[in-house]
Amino acid sequence: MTIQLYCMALQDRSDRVRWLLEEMKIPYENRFLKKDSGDMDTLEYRSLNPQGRVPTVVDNDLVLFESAAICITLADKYSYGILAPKLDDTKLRAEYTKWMVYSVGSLECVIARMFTHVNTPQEKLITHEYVQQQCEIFKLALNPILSKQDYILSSGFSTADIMLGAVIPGAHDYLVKNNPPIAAYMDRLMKREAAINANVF
Ligand SMILES: N[C@@H](CCC(=O)N[C@@H](CS)C(=O)NCC(=O)O)C(=O)O
Repeated sequence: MTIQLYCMALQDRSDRVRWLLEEMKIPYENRFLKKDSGDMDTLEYRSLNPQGRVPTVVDNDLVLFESAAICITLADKYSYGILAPKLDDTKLRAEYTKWMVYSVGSLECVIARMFTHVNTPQEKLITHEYVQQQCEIFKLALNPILSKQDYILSSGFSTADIMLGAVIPGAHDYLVKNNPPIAAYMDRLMKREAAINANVF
């Protein structure tokens, strides 16, 4: 089946996925969603992307959201050693991973905030309500998984838990407090000997 790329427009965060697919000459189909029509709130779409955001990619049985994760996965799958350095080239792969994460984790975070500040009236700038609302969206992704398993991957503890576990406490009141699935998850992580030795919490 042709790869399905869910987006709202050509210039949203689906742009990098589309660009990569074009570079790799992999056929794909754009699936345009209209936020105002509720397309991103349907049960069908939420089953692909619980947070109701774009991009989402469906590549046969692979369903993925988060643009950097999509690009890492597709480049490894279809262009390993060409557009994605091989894992055994440790230094190059590390450099690649660094820039992949930096692009969304540091650069785009700030650019998105700047965009919000420039286009949002003063009274609507980041408020506790906004943070709370965003955290409710994160919970839609995390809670169903952490309600049924101990760690974010079904295979068990992984580096992804280290990343999530280090970031989540920054929004303790919104994500952990009064939220049993994430509270229990954090409890498990905090009890790990390595986390205690590293003085993370
Ligand atoms: N970090 C995510 C961000 C996803 C995201 O926020 N996408 C925007 C469009 S560019 C969206 O879906 N907005 C709809 C909304 O916030 O309701 C990624 O890189 O995929």
